[in-house]
Amino acid sequence: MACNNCSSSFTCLVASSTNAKRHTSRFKLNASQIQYSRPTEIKRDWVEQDHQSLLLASPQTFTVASYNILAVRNASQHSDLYVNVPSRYIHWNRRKTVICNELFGWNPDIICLQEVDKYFELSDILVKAGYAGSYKRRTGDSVDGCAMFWKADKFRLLEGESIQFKDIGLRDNVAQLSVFEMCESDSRRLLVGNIHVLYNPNMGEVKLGQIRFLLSRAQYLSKKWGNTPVVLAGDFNSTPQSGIYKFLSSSELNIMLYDRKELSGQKRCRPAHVLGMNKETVGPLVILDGLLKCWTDEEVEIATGDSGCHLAVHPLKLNSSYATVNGSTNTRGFNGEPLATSYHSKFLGTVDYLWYSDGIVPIRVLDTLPISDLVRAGGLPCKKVGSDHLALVSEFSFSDAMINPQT
Ligand code: KL2
Repeated sequence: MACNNCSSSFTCLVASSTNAKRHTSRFKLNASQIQYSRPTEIKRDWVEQDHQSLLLASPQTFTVASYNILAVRNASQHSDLYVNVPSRYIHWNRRKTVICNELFGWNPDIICLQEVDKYFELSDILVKAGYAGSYKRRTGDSVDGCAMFWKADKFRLLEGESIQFKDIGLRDNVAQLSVFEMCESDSRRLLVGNIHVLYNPNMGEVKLGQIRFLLSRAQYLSKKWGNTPVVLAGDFNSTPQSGIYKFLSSSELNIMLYDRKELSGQKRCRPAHVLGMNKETVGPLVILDGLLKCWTDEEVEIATGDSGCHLAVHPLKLNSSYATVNGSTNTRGFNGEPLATSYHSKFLGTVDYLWYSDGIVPIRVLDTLPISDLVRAGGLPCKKVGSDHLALVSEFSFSDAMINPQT
């Protein structure tokens, strides 16, 4: 047990925010509780936005899901990540059924998937259920990619764009952008982005470069189609405590305040640390006095777009759905984001987000799970979760009144 003060196995989970929060009792759970109080099933609850914030919401709503579904090839190539998971939960045929049942239960209008390497198997099922879809495979040797599905009777695709970051020298990752019009109201348009950011925890500059490029294309398309609101879904391979998160949420980041190898926060989310089973605790963010030696001119140029400029900026004003809608206290951590959207033997933390711009507001989100439930389930995938990530699902409403106030 790392924490002598409260003998909690989860004390270090919140240590990255403040010391004051370190000895919270929220995550108290000991080994015998884990063993003897197994829940019969994993249950996720919808949580609503408070009434005050909904006054300006329009009656037209839509629901978006973001889900990294764990590519079949990644599950077998990185089998060390799933040593504690029964093999039946890893098998694709079973996972495919679980994933589709999860999605059908939430009934999203737009589905953004990452790590898709069986696109046609999924589209066979989803098209029969009334969705249309598009796919962008990663470049290089990878066989997985991003896929977007939308309900064909609710949205019409006006324009679709696929981004392969290789074209701008930023690795083999891909992203998608789609401009939709609501079938029942052609004045309601929406731009949806879907990205799976580079995994490599050391390459913060590439992650920033990929996100900057996606956001500049999103801004371009949004303007082109009449300043349409934006939803940006994906696996950003960056935690809520990270510089990358700060960049997304505040639209700028002075990269010199960060070590580029720590820019994503991923290295601070090993399960043993998060669960407090390791002597080494999770410390505060690495902020190195503006004197960092670890950025070459080339890395600065990738990160900010200009080797002479240390400030990375993006043109959108983004908020995170989950951070906006309060959840249960035992599912949320730093910034109000989920404590965990991904769990395997080397990572326990949050990397998935549903960002949104002005012009729309989240009216409810599907809460994630308490860490204790994930631990009791024995890891992910499990009986009721088809991937090593949890899907994020949020219902949004258009909010014209907020962007066009009468003066
Ligand atoms: O973190 V992920 O899983 O969003 O869930 O994105 C990448 C990782 C995905 C695509 O590259 O494959 C996983 N150790 C652990 N996971 C890895 C590694 C690795 N070395 N390389 C790729 N992935």
